[in-house]
Formats: sequence, structure tokens, C-alpha cells
Amino acid sequence: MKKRIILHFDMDYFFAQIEERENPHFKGKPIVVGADPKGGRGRGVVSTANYEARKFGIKSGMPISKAFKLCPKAIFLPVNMELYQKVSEKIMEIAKKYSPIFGQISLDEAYLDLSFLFHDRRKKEIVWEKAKKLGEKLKKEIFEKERLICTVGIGPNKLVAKIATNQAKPNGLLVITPQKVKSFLAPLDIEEIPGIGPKTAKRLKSLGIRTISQLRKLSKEKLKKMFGKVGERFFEAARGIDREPVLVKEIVKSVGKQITFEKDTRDPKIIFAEFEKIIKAVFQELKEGNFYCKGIVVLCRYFDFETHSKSKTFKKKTKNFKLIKREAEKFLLKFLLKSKKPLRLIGLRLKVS
Ligand code: DCP
Ligand code: CA
Ligand code: CA
Repeated sequence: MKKRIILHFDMDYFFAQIEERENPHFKGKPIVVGADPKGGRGRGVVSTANYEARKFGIKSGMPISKAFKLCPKAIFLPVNMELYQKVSEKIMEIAKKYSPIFGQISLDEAYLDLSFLFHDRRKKEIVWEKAKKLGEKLKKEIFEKERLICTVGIGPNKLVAKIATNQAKPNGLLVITPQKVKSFLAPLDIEEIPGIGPKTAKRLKSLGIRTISQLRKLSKEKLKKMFGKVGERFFEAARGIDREPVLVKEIVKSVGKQITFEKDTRDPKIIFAEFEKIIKAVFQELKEGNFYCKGIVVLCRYFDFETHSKSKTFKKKTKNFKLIKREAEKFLLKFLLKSKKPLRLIGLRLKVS
């Protein structure tokens, strides 16, 4: 495979940082963006928190009631998605100019393939030095135009670039040249490898494997036996190998809404009435964005946090409210029939174009 240079960047504490920018008097104080904590009785979750709030142990995805317990004096703000989306678009417009091979993977992060730097036939070291300069320039431009900080990771592939970003957070820039890949990865926790979540990590840790260098002791066959096809990817990732190209394809756009019931419920009247409100709100967004709907995802969380989703892609993209509503309600009904457990949350997302 041809030698590559990949840059990855990710905005630091994205939603909370935008709120800090919009409200300078919040700076230096703990900020939590997410559901309404309702004095500790709120039932939603934390979207993100700034570093001051993280010092109290507050994290993305945590119940908002727990965040409130950890730091009641934090500033709790609702999610202003419209604003974050606008800011995201501006940032991506800036980043895109740095390479024709640009792949956005979420609101606040993207990869850039900088391999064109190799075309300039000078020494290899100079190429990596130039990549670093581009990374610095990107950070500077985002800060000057948007007043927001981010972290940049640069490496010979997406895997190493992304891990470099995570290691350099916040407001950092880390370049891992091919010669340094193995020693860079060696001491890191296995969970730094994308795809190794808490469950996989637990199985590996039961074998005494905590770091990436320890992971290298397992053969490809053993990993394949344990985890199937992804096991092979873990084997390669432990050695810093990753062949995934930067995909220029646009990220799937979607519009959606979810609600957490005030009280867990099985009452179909309440459930379908709330769902109808969700459908209407989401359909309104579809209209405002002048989008077509390509498919739907219905989400349901039972009282014990067990979460399921059902999705469907339409044969033809549509704007037909009745059709979308019927399909969405069918899925919701299936969830109600599948289990007798009360529901905590329901949601609907439309894939659009
Ligand atoms: N987000 C969310 N719910 C989650 C995780 C993230 O709503 N469970 C939102 C809020 C984040 C944004 O997505 O600001 C980007 O997610 P990141 O994982 O990149 O986290 P942050 O940007 O907040 O922090 P970091 O500085 O660690 O990247
Ligand atoms: Ca981020
Ligand atoms: Ca991110």
C-alpha cells in the first residue's frame, strides 16, 4: 500500500465550548449541556460537559440526575442543536480547503488525507514537518474565524491519527510518524482502539491484557476465535495497521427527536399521543430543511434502560407524511407487543437527503 499521511481533528468539548463562546461570563465555570436536571429529578442524559465540569466526574451519556448530584452548582444548559449545526458547517467549510480528500464523520470531527505532500519529492521528514505545519494552520484558522479550540492528530492512517487526537486533548497537536507508531501505541489502554468497548475490554482483561503491547501477544487466530472477523482487525490495530481510506462521501443527514416520559409508562394512549407529537415535530423539520425522507429509525428505551431500535429504508425517497407516520407507528407497536416492560423513552429519526 502507498504511504499516506492522514490528519484527524476533533473539536474539544464541542457543545459546551460553543455555549462558552456565546456566553463569555460562563467561562471558568462548570457547564453541562443536556436534558433539564429538574433539581435532580430530571430523566434525560448529559450531552457533554466542559473540562471544569468533567473534574467532578461528569461525562457524556450519564443520567442528568447523576450529573446534578455530582455538581449541583454547575450551569445546566439545554441542547441548542440548530446553533451547533451551523457552527459545525462553518468549521467543515474551513477544514475542507486543506485537502480534496475530506471525510466528515460527525458534527465535530473529520479526516483529511494529506498524502499529496509526498508528491513534492523531498526528504520524508520534511513531508511530516509540512503536515504538522498544516495542522497548526488549521487549528489557527478555526480559532481565528470561530473562536473555538480543537485537537489535531496526524499519522500514517486513520487509526493512528484518531488515537493521536485522543491522546493530545484538549487543544493539542500530535504527529506520529511511521517509525514511532509501535512505541506510541504500546503503553496505551486497549480501549483506545476503536471498536474495543467495555465488553470486549472485559474479556481481554480477564486474560490479563490491558495495554496494546500486551494485546500484541495474542495471535491472529486466537483473536479471530474470540471475536470473529473484528478480531483480525484488533490484531492489525495493535500493530498500528489500518487500510481504511478517507471516504469523501457525505455523512448521513438526519432529523429526529426523542422524549423521555415524566414517568415510565405502558399506557398506549399516552405513548401514541407523545409519539404523534414527535412525528409532527420531525416532519416539520423535514419540511423546513426541504428534505426527502429516505428511511426511518424508531428508538425505544424500557424503564431499565434496555434500548432497542428498528429501522427501514424506503424503496423510494418520500415526503408523504401519512406513509412515514404509518411505518413509524408500526415499529412502535412492535416494541409495545414485544415486551411488557414500561417505556422510559421513545424517539424517531428520519434519514434525509
Ligand atoms: N454528544 C452527545 N451525546 C454523547 C456524546 C456526544 O450529545 N453521548 C455530542 C456532544 C458533544 C459532541 O457530540 O459535544 C461531540 O462529541 P465528542 O465525543 O467529540 O465529545 P466532546 O466534543 O464533547 O468532548 P471531547 O473534547 O472529549 O471531544
Ligand atoms: Ca469532540
Ligand atoms: Ca467527536
